[in-house]
Amino acid sequence: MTQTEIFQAIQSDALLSASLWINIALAGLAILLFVYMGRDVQDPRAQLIFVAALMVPLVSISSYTGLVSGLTVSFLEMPPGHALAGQEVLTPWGRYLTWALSTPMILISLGLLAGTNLSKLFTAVVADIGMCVTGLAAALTTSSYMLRWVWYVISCAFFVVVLYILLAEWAEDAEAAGTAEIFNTLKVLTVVLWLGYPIFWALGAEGLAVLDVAITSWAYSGMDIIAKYLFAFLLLRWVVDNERTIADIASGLGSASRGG
Ligand code: RET
Repeated sequence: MTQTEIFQAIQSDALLSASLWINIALAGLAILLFVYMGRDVQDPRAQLIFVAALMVPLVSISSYTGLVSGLTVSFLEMPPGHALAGQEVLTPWGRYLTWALSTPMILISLGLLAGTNLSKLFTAVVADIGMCVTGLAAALTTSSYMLRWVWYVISCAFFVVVLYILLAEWAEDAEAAGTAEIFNTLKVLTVVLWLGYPIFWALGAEGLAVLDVAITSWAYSGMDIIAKYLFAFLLLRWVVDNERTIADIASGLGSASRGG
């Protein structure tokens, strides 16, 4: 199928194309709002949190533009064993690719808020990229149904590392940093929503094919709206109001260290 045919297939499914266009519009608004909110931030760590959070809608608008244009969508023939075996299934693989860029930004902003050291930040980011890239491999594997699920399990293993750092390591660091209250709110929001992604992957056309492509796309788009824009808005609003607390965080990252 040519890119034009894929583009037309997406446009002719009103439910599917709406799930993409709404995110392009929201990402655009979020970029403008976050730039405005950050206009007076002076502290370098607070500025870094802003830059990381601002990258989220910037990656998102690029991601959804890739999907809506058909550039990062393919029709892939599912292997024997899959519920839609032998059929060409619309696979928006650009999502999984761009998650490898957007989700590390979410983790960097959360880690900085918690006062992480470099080892934990590196581990979380690398495991997160591993999760997204192996999730992409799961979606693109057409040779064997079993190997699609092997990739899925590898991706989940990376995800467990991310969850451990969020729930155990950074939760403790945030207590010491004096940011526990906002960190805990954002941690719960992140953990609950992020768990939805592998569930919808498993139920959607890529996995067990219980859910239709447009429904899965809306599920991802809805989770994205909360996990990205609401998340970043709550974080940035808090950072603007509590810049002093952020500036006072002592950490092993090399900046703003007060020796304990
Ligand atoms: C996949 C499938 C394989 C198993 C796992 C997954 C997890 C994906 C997650 C995605 C989060 C995306 C976000 C995007 C917002 O920009 C790749 C679906 C574990 C957790 C938050």
